[in-house]
Amino acid sequence: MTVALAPELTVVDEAVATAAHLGLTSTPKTLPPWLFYDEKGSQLFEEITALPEYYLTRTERALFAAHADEIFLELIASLTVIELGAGTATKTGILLNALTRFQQGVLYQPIDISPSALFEAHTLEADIPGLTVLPQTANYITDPIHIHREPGHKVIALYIGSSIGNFSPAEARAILLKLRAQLQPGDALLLGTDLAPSPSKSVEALLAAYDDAAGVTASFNRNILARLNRELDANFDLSRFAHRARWNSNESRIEMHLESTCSQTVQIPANSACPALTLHFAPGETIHTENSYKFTSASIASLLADAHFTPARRFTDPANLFAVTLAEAT
Ligand code: AVJ
Repeated sequence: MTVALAPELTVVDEAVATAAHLGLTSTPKTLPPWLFYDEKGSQLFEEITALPEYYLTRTERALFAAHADEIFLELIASLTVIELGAGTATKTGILLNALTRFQQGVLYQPIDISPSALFEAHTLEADIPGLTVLPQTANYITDPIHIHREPGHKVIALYIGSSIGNFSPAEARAILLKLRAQLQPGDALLLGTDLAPSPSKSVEALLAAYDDAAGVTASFNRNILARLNRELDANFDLSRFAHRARWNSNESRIEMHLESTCSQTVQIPANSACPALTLHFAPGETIHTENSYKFTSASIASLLADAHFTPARRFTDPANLFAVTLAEAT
């Protein structure tokens, strides 16, 4: 007896396979930035945050250290804290520590897609007396957000680290509207945004933050292809894709691309989610891997207003590199 065998299909993470297939069959070719963050990519991002050129993380951290007390004094209420895309929540510790000095117990609800990052976030409990961490594994874009509100408390939602910068203005508005729908008037939002070039912030400095001398950002960008090789058995030759960072002034965003250095063909075999794919690259053709939007005080104000928040306080560094905005749900 003969048994007809289906062609053997590798079982893959369907979301990864589908996103890669969709992006790479689009014109121009794209890949979504969430694909950066496998274990290797998350490690590389942690390295980026410590680079001399990557001013974002250290500037925001300094703003938290300088203004945490003012932020909480402004709100004059007992607070429950939630965080969208909390990651390992290292910077958040500064804020939570300050808050535990104003109120007896603090409930902190970090929301993230990565369970390993949330495990890290949970360890804050051991470092900060009075803190209770209630982690939620969820994709805050696609999944419902559940907020546990303690009786009589206001909620302060943290959306920091310029995470909102990865989204188009329309997507950013939708994310904040979805959050706003879970909040009540009087609740608060703390939003961290990277700022557009200005007389005190050059385009060169901005570009350097996304194209560092040590090449860590280049490795971070190329890791997206390495990931497709690892998880989908694709055969991208990483040495034939150059890291590019561009300033798009019309859209007010940094774009990251991977530029094919020659004419080449790449294969992604069939898997449990997608059929086989043969990709052709012309020399100079790019895969657009990330947008990182940069804001002005006006664009922050209009984004917040569109999502029914009113700015209450704005904190920036002297060179206007980064802004932390405290807003109230109206
Ligand atoms: C995590 C989205 C804030 O846009 O600066 C860092 C990601 N990309 N270097 C950013 C990133 C290249 C980062 N965010």
